Amino acid sequence: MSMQDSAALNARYGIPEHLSFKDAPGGLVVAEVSNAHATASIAVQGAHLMSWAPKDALPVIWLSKDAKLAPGKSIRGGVPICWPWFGPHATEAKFPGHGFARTVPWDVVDTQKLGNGATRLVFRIVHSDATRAQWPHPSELEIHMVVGPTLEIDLVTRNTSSAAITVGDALHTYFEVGDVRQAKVHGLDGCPYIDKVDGGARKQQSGSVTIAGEVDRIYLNSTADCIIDDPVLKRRIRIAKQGSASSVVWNPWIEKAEKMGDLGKDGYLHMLCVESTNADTDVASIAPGGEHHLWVRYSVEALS
Ligand code: TA6
Repeated sequence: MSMQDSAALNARYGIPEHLSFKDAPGGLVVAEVSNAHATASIAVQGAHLMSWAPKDALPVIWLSKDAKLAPGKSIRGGVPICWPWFGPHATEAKFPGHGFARTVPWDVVDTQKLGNGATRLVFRIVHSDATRAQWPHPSELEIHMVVGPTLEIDLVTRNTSSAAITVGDALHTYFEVGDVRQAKVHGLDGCPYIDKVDGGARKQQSGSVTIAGEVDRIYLNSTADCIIDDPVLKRRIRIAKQGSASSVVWNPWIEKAEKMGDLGKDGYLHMLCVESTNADTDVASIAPGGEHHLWVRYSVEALS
């Protein structure tokens, strides 16, 4: 069990005027970053980035107004880490959807103020009998974040066993949009996709992705940058990635959103998930002693 409380974390990893650890509801601890370039907040449980806003800009990462912080519970919004599987477990229906990484304790293992004034944070998952019962493969999981004028995230899986392992993972990122009905996602044109709203039918994307109802799609052969055009907030969010050849686009729309209970009133209108994943046939096979990196960089450009 992680023994890092806010006082111990501030003593060892706090950076005056830059990074501090605060007690949050549910007994969680949250890292608060405020530097020359941006602000961000990260729940230590699940190493769950909840917010990122470049200085003088609106939040880029969306967090539900009804998000609940509680031990062992996932937080609605931000950048949930899906690991060591994406979606439902292949054989065990009682195992948590999207794996356990986002709801278990993590340790802070490094923090740094970088030369350009950005903030680097490294978290490592805390394995336990509970996690080993669902994932008996010796492995380490770390997440490296650089909070600056862009947001870089590197999810690193290390195979410390003597056998190859196969991992499904995702940075299940919720982006803030002015009105999802007017947003467009570029970068997926021509990609085959699995339409989970249409019984898993296999289809092919033509042009940009628009949202006029529930959308839940796993795109394959997706290695190019994805770009969210937001004419309401007059900005373009660029999602660059490496180590992932699949992407998920998801919006629950009205009915699903109401059933979820933590998406907030009209929350669905202001969020759009564009997830960088290793999902479906794009799972990551890692040799003994090897590493897999799922890396993204989020940046914002004015929409001229
Ligand atoms: O990535 C899309 C998805 O798999 C949807 O099917 C929906 O279940 C969403 O993830 C949210 O899952 P969660 O477990 O966070 O409620």
